[in-house]
Amino acid sequence: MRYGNALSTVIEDITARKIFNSRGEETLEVDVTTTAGFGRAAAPSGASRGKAEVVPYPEDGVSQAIRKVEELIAPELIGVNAEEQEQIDFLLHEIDGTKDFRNIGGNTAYSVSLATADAASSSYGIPLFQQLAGYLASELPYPLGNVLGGGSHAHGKTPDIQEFLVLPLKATSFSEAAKANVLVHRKVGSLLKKSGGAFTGGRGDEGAWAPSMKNEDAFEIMVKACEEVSEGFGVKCGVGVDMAASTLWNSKEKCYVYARDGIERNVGEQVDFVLRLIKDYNLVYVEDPFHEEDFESFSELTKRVKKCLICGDDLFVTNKQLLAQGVRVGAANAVIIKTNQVGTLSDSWEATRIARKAQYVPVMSHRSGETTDVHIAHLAVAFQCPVIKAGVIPGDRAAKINELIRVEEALGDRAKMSVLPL
Ligand code: 2PG
Ligand code: MG
Repeated sequence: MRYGNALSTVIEDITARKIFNSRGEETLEVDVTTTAGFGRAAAPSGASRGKAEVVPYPEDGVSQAIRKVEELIAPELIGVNAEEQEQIDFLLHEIDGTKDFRNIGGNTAYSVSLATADAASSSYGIPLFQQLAGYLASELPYPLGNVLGGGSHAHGKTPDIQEFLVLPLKATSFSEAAKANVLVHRKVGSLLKKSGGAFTGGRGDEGAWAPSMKNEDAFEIMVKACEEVSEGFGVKCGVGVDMAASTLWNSKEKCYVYARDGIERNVGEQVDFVLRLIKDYNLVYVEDPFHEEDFESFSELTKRVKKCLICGDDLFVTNKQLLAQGVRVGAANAVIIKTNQVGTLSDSWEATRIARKAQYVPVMSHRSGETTDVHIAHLAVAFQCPVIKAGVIPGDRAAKINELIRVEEALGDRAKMSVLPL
């Protein structure tokens, strides 16, 4: 039930400011005021970014993005109905005038697009997921949590593989699944502490433990922690990885460099390595196992595995053309959805629709640089993503998880967990 009328959603003001993200970098926050509501959104930022992502900021960074909001965007959007998301996003493209948002900045488009949707939902006094998807949206995603890692998200002698993840496979509620992830994170922490050595409790950008450790030792610890939690807590947990393989790829030598292990793997060896990891550690989720231009190896791997999500992040960058190209060659069976990789809500929704049609699992995702903005929790429900990748701790990660706990509570008896094809 909506309280209000179309007039209450007319945009009256748009302002922007500079704030800081979880890495202490400057980022953009946008406020949108309508006749009867108010919306706010802040942009995240990536450390391992895909080459085909939109350009995050104009040349002079966040300050120039603020000027673009004040001088170009606000004058065009004031007076427009905040509920007309497609029109808003169309106008953002038109104001920018380039293919990759290099004029106004992809993060500028992102913050305005999302703050506008937020303002529309606030005008009607309903949650954002309902504003975007209507009353029938009631499925909650499984949380995919980052527990241990290295790569571009940490320093020193941490594993080369960027993220070791936990995915609960069957839970009666979102809260229960979220608890399982917290328990696995805690268990891995205590196993690392017990292992003695140089571990000081350090964590990477997304709150995952960042020990000095070889890649395969990290798998052993993950498997042990997941087994113990599955047994003790009664929620079966699987292990996943984001290999962010573009960051390991040496394009001159045509090999993947595992500096921590002192090993280099050519393309064929990398395929065999990933297949072995899936088998040895019963992996349920593998993201970016190959560099972002290697659709061929992605297809080969996807053909050869069962019951494991092969997910493209840097490969697809939430871009509908790249995703359609991937679907044509069977490159994956899951896709990361990061709205700021393409700029607007409408663009990321289009990619999600293509994914669903091709029976790819859309995975709503955070970025390594985050704020306490919780919108992706709502987008996961509105876009019917069976999985959300949002981290476990600290506060900027827990914020998204806690918002889904609130969404679950608001849905009451109608809440149900998504079904994973695993
Ligand atoms: C990823 C993300 C989030 P970044 O690679 O999937 O975990 O990292 O935001 O640095 O691209
Ligand atoms: Mg990734």
